[in-house]
Amino acid sequence: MTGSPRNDRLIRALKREPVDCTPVWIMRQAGRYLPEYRASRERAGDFLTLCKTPELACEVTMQPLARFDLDAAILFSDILTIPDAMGLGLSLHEGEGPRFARPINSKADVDSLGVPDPEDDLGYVLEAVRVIRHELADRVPLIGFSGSPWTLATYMVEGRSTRDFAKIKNMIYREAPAAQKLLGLLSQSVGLYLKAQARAGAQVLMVFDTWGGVLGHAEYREFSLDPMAQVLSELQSDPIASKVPTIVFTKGGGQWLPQIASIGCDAIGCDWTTSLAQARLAVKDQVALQGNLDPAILYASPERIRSAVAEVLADFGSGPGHVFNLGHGVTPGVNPDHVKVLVDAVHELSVISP
Ligand code: 1CP
Repeated sequence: MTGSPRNDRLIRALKREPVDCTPVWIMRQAGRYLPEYRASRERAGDFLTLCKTPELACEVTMQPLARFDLDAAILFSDILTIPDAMGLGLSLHEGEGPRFARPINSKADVDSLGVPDPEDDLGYVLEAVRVIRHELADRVPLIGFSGSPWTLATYMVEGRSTRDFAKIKNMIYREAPAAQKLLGLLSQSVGLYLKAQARAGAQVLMVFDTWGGVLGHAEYREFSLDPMAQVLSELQSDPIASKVPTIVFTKGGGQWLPQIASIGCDAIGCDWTTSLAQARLAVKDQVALQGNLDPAILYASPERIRSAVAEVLADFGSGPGHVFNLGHGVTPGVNPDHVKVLVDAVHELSVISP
């Protein structure tokens, strides 16, 4: 699995090397807004079967690439595979999101957890990476991913999606040793998991810290950033994984960009509340930036989508190191034709004259 992708715009942009035009991929590019995804899920029976059957995971990974001129594929999976492998009993409920049968309620629950072995406990993910790499035949790079330790901890302690994060915040403020131990276990688990994805053939690795932005300034460093730094140092100690570019995305983390840049990632994902021009100044062009169109723009007219793309490109400005993306995942009600407008607009409007 050493072949370089023929379309290497994404890899080049992540390394801040020149590109012919700005690379683009879209968070949740395979998902419910695509009728062919809904058909595959229907045939599989449920979402987890899609994730756990490498051929089906490959099928849905490839669906957006058949429609759009995307510069990357992203492994079809979910961040909750790790807590599932830890034995928490994951299920997904239509319209409600994920739920765990055995959430973490106490220090004793934390003490009972082990670190999953990627080959033994998450072998289906690694097999999906291998099957997808074969199917891609080096057309575009494959992005592997994990949730951040903090974001995984929120789901494991809350047991489901939440608005107020009451249980996990109770734990960090009232049972800090339990929270610290949980985050330590998750840092190790995520490090091993991403390293295994790189060894299986993932060519870029992304850490989704979807809920880092709900923490206070000091708590962000302790409970989200430091664990992510540990994950990255695990990757840096591996001869294969250390060569794979990394992207860290803390949603709502625009005020912490210099701190995120300092943990050794190659790129930072930005949501749409941050100006890319200001983000570049904040990180002093030390890392690449990914983002950051408001996903809701996809509900607008094609003309408005094109002008919004032009605004994001202009906000980033000239020079290397931009990967175009939405500031968060594409939502289920979006018209796929509008995604095509976006992808084509990024390539057309970003062509750099020789
Ligand atoms: O078919 C369905 O109804 C399931 C919906 C769905 C899908 C399509 C879930 C359940 N997960 C996924 C795929 C998924 N999840 C991908 C696929 C690759 C791609 O981008 O195309 C990825 C990268 C994720 C990552 C993920 N899962 C995150 C981090 C990114 C983000 O969007 O913030 C999070 C927070 C999850 C948890 C999760 N899994 C599923 C849902 C609906 C959720 C979110 C629940 C919540 O809002 O709390």
